[in-house]
Amino acid sequence: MQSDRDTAHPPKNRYADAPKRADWTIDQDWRSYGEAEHDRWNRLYARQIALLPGRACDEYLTALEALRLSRSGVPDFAELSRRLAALTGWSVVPVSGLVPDDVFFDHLAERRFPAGAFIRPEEELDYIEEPDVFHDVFGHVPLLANPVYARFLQAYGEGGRRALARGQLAELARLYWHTVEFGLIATPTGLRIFGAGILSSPAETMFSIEDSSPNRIAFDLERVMRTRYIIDDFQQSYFVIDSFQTLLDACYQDFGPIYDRLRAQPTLAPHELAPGDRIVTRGDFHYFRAKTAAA
Ligand code: HBI
Ligand code: FE
Repeated sequence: MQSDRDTAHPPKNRYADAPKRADWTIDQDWRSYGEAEHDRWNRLYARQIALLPGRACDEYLTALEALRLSRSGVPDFAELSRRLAALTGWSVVPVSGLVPDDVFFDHLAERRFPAGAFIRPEEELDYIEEPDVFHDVFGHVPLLANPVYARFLQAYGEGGRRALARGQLAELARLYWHTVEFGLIATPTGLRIFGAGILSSPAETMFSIEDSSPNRIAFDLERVMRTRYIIDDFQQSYFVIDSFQTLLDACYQDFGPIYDRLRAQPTLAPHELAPGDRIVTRGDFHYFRAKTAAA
């Protein structure tokens, strides 16, 4: 059913003005998606799913099947949440965009993943600033079907509440960025992707796994919490975990002493290597040198 909005020039995010509840959730109103939006989801999905076998970790690919996320258009969050809740107790709640940190952490701590309901416009198919439904649902949601990762992200939400209380948000945001968004995992058959920011981006899917440009460094909690990140381009360093259990164990400790140690240390630039790094691959930065030369 096509609503009466101007379909020739649809707004970038038609949920931007949707009435928000106290927890910043909105109504997805799944029946309001038009054919063009469902078709765009299907094209984004088809393009990405062709690249992921052999590059995304098995836990992600298995979960994609289990949640029946496929080419049948923008998912209905209520239906998706029923499937997800049966597996790990998580649900997907619609939001219109970024929500305040405290609201975000509260949702994660209660096993609710806030996902953007809008889908990126045609002219931003390859890169979008605000998390849209493809980044959030195709990128982030599938791994919530994995019991260990599901517990990790809930622990992250609980840690976020504590970090906010201590004013230590920057370190926690780095942990999120270098794992949940851009993390790699070592497997017996080679490096695989689990970070949502990579899984929802065709170019970074190839770059993060196959390009000689970036560093790939073994995950270490304090190292990751010290390392600044890049918002609007590929990462210069990717961190590699050996299992989701490692990530979960890292979160089940009091971050207080870590924050105290980190306060005494300078942060690290995205490309920097540090003493003690277990280097998986040392980058040659050809991608960034070319960009700097071209600038
Ligand atoms: N809100 N909807 C949404 N999605 C996010 O990923 C998000 C957010 N608010 C805050 C936030 N992320 C970050 O500040 C935290 O990861 C630290
Ligand atoms: Fe994200």
